[in-house]
Amino acid sequence: MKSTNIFLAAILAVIVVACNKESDTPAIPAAPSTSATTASATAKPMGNFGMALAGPFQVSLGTDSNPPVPGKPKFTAEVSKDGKPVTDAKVNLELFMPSMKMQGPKVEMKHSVDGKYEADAEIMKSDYSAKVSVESSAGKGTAEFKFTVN
Ligand SMILES: [Cu+2]
Repeated sequence: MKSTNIFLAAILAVIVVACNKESDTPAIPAAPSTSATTASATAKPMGNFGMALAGPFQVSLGTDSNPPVPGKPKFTAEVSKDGKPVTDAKVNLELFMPSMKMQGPKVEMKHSVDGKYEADAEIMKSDYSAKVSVESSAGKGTAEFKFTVN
């Protein structure tokens, strides 16, 4: 009787491990790209630099060229709060090149639709740190993103 219980416990343990593996494998790599795709649902790849928090806001940042290449791509920041698009914020984008210790463009992002803010900014071959500052009557904060231009 006892050995039967141990045998059953062992089978259960194997099933649990197998289930975890099954759910982990698609969930971990899929999660970031899925949210980025869902956020845009349009032709342009947005949010390719991921999501970050700016105070009470959720911000995603991306370029229309994916991966970004040297030039002057359109940056799009999507701003939401509690799952709803924020359409009345002041949004600024500031770029830095940490390895060159160089300041990049600092531009105001203009609202287009559904909490999406856009600005063109020149980029070169470098690693980048991008700060998106968001301010509205609901609060303010700065989200930071990292990306590389090759
Ligand atoms: Cu530079």
